Amino acid sequence: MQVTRVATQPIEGQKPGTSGLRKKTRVFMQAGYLENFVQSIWTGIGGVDGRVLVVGGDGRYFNDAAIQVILRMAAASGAAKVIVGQGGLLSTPAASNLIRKRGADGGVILSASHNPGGPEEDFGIKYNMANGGPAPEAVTDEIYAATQSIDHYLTLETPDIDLSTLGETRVGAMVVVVVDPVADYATLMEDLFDFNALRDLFASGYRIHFDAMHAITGPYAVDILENRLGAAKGSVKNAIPLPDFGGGHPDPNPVWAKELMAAMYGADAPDFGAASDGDGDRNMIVGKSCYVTPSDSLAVLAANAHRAPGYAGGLKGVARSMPTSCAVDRVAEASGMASYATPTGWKFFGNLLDAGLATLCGEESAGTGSDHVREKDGLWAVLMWLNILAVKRMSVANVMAEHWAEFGRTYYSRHDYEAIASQAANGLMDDLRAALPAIPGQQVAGLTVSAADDFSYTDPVDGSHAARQGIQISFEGGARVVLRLSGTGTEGATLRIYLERFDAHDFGQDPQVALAPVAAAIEALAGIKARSGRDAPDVIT
Ligand code: VG1
Ligand code: CO
Repeated sequence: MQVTRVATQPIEGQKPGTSGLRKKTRVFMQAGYLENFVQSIWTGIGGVDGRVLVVGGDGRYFNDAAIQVILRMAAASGAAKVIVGQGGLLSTPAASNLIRKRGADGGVILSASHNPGGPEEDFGIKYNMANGGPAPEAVTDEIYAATQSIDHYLTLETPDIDLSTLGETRVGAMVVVVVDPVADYATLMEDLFDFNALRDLFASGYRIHFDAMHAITGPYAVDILENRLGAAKGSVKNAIPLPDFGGGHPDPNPVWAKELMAAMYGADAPDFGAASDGDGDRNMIVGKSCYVTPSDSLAVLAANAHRAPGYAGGLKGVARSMPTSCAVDRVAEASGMASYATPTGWKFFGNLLDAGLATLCGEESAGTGSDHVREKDGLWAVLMWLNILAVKRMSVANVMAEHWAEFGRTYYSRHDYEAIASQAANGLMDDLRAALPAIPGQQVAGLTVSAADDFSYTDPVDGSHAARQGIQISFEGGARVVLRLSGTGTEGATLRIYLERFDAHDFGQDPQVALAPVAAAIEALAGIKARSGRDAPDVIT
């Protein structure tokens, strides 16, 4: 088969963000846009000649066409083998698992995660390394550099490859192996969790509501929760992945998972509710009238992981992204475990997991995971919770009450100002950054600033350094606020304000009420309303 060399030129703005390159789908569909980026991945990782890759995506609009492009380009550049999920589908954690399990050199994952999908919405692509984790910044920098000097890409002239049938085919000299997207992942879950205890739980009449949000987790959740564990048929809602996620935001939080919240706060609510995002790496946990914030969920899992067989030996350490609440640190401290704070984005956990410094990691944005793969893992978190509940035989609300009684409660909320003018957002951050050295000791809206910095991180394993990762302001008495700009949005700038306040005794407040003084303090310091032109956040989680 003929390799075609297509002349091209650099396209501006192909800089990977928090999790790969995300743009409007229409942008990705422009002639040469995807091709330029894929060829730049090959260049950035030192070529794919003779290599084995895993390729799959969350099934959103353009997933199928993009995979055909990638297969042709991998073959043209000499890849030996590509392992693809049937129908081009793979959840992000399942892709990470396949890379590790099959000894692949890396993988390409197509997703814009929690962003909506469709011709007018978002698409994304990222590269994962041989450890199964997102490429670190050193590699994404190489990829970005390649996008700025590219002058051609290589492809093959071939008809579309059939991805609907399991088994091996060839594209030129390259082998394409189409695998069941669920099987290997389900086996991994069986190794980690007590499936017999979970079967007993469901056999006792335990009811769950799992909202797959018309995204990739549907087939995984049906196979594992309903077929293998015996949850009632229909427990998994919106289980069929759709290219536009049914028109919704596949973002598992109380704002976008309305149907789930209504069920869990309604009459005759099931015992346990959960949801996952577009690519299956996020999770939301909710009990009867009891929403669990992701930061609290991480802390509860850290305190209880040893109840699941895969973690019976205890945890080596825990890690959270810097804006994630300090709740997990309190668990680590109580049990003498190391805890790490990293910049936002799962790529920063990879070294800690590889080096055995941490077993459990989490982010406030509904991402939790462990060293079983190198991505956050939505269904894993749900199974971990269920395994803990199967052992404790307690309601979610009682687990939370017990946890707070032992460790205290860290009230937490994130306020997002979406798609504001980039100039206004940058101005706000720049001015606040410049003011940081002068704020400690100041009284603002009744709170006293105890520390203020722009977070930077030196990786304890390879010494790599990441600066300007978010402004962090702490107040006397255990309150903290973090401000950063999103690296996954595709329109203007999204300003994220993360608020937390520790309370050792009073656990029953509404988080927005408990956090109002912290919100007032940051408004006084940063002038968010005036700068953003908004009276209130667009999304509060
Ligand atoms: C957001 C979250 C971050 C997460 C990232 C990818 O990034 O805040 O915690 O790792 O999305 O999540 P940002 O830069 O927009 O704040 V997703 O589920 O790709 O999978
Ligand atoms: Co995701």
